[in-house]
Amino acid sequence: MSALVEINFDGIIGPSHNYAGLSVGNIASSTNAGETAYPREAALQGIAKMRHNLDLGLAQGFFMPLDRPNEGWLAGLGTDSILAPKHLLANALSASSMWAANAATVSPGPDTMDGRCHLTVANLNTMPHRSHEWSGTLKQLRLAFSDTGHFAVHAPVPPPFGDEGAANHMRLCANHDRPGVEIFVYGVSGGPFPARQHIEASKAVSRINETQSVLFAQQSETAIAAGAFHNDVVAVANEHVLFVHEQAFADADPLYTDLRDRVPETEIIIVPAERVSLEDAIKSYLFNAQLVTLPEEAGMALILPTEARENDAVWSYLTDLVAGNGPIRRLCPVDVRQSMANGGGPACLRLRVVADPGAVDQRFMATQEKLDQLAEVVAEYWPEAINPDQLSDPGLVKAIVKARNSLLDACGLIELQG
Ligand code: SUG
Repeated sequence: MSALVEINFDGIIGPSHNYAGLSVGNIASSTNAGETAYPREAALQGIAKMRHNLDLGLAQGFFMPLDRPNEGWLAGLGTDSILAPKHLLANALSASSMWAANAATVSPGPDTMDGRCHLTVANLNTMPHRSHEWSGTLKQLRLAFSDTGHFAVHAPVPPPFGDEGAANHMRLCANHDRPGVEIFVYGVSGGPFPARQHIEASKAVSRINETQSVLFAQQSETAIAAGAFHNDVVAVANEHVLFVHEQAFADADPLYTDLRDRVPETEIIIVPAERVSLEDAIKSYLFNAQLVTLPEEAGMALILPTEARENDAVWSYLTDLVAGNGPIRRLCPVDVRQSMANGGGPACLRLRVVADPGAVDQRFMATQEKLDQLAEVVAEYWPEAINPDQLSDPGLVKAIVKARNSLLDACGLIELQG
């Protein structure tokens, strides 16, 4: 038997990263609409996070940014990047595939009927700029996980049922390599904001992934209305630990009882609203941490956005948490501010895949040397700054295409071109 470990695949932040304000219900995206973005700095922040996690002794992979502008999508709308109206061009140019937590829902081998790791690509069909990600993502995942003895990569569930992937999916288990219970979180209503995950999509993904032990949980309307457009903004799980805000779910108690029944080792850390309000949780993205198991029995760590350290209520709660005798032992703030300003924290930037790293196409696995190489390409080709007003500049569009192609070339992944 090979060793199954959790590998975090981070989406490399693409050269078209900008703040066009495309995500209704995502407060950071709306607040920063029209601001100037810094794609080069953004991508270097993402690479630094990967370096940090490698240094912790964690397995790390990455995904290439998708081809933007998506000319195929624009052609389907009867236009192209030269003639498209501004709002369509912004949708075609979005670098949103950086948030790899929305790429797919992953059910690791120990949870599935045939013992393979199943990945169902998310259709992301609620938001126009994300609805055309799936085809590029499918192509990339079929390459990274082409070993069909270990992996099965599935096409997305059809519309109209919205599916946003691993951001609305958690897994509780005694250890990564043991069978677990998978929790599919869906939304029904979000007050003024859309509920992006439809229960029919969650059920379909659980069938397609052939998961054996499944629970469905409804996100609370209050959480979505406060800006929790994905569940991973108010909850995160790792092995036997669920770290969750008190107001995350519509009906939490039966869920917690079920979880404890199915995985007796379960520990649920509920953060009370009187210590951290939903508003502070969403502003600081405290739950959008990567909750990881450190090597050598060192316990668990939260890899948090630096914004969590800057919020007094949040930091005082966290300091008390790690001072106690609980499973979370260490706090590691990382600077991913460029992504955060579009509503994407450390956990949004990664897709967790529990698998044997040797079964993955090695071109997608990170080492410090490879990250040096990525950083060099980014430093040379990524635009320094983009204001959404500039998006129709053909020179910028050309530079974006060239930058991605240079990265594909450096990584030996030219087959992902176009
Ligand atoms: O889908 N932001 C993304 C952020 C995704 C965060 N992912 C997780 N929670 N896992 C979204 O709302 C902003 C794009 C813009 O406004 O240009 C955006 O798409």
